[in-house]
Amino acid sequence: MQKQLSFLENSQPKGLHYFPEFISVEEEKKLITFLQSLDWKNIHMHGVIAKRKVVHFGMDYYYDSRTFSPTTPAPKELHFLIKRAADKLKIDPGEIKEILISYYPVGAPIGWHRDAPMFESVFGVSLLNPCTMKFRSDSGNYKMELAPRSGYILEGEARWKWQHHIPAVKIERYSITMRTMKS
Ligand SMILES: O=C(O)CCC(=O)C(=O)O
Repeated sequence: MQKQLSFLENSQPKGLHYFPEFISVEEEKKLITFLQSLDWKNIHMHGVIAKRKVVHFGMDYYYDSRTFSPTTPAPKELHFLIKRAADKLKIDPGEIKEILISYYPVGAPIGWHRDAPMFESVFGVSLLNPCTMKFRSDSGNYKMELAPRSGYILEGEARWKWQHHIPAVKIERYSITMRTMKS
């Protein structure tokens, strides 16, 4: 039983891919300067304001109703990143319809969830400081360290069968997640 459990704890979700050093130190610096100029919004969910703050491009997402509507297209500062993520996803950059930029101050988590059903594949980029991303499903648990400048893909089972979560960060961090829409 013990052996079986430790096997389950180590099973990497299918459809989860990790890319260390997805962007360079110079690119990360420029992106952070750009992110710091954005108009950050609070997330209101079930009457509570989350600790992390967000900016949406392409699609605005309403956390309480889990609905979305078109908003400002991605600015030019993000174009290279969208193209690079699309190459990894083997899709046209135009298929990336939602860009969510998140700022996690010290102590901010993101709770257990699967991404909203209108989205398909997810490409995430981590900036500034590392964090841990945890996964859980009927098949077990898995955790992955997300280094600054790394990228990850969530698709297939990792996206649909597993939930993911980032425990409260010990040191501030940004992420840029890019999503395609489910057809
Ligand atoms: O910050 C991250 O890398 C993950 C964000 C996330 O899980 C989400 O936006 O659904």
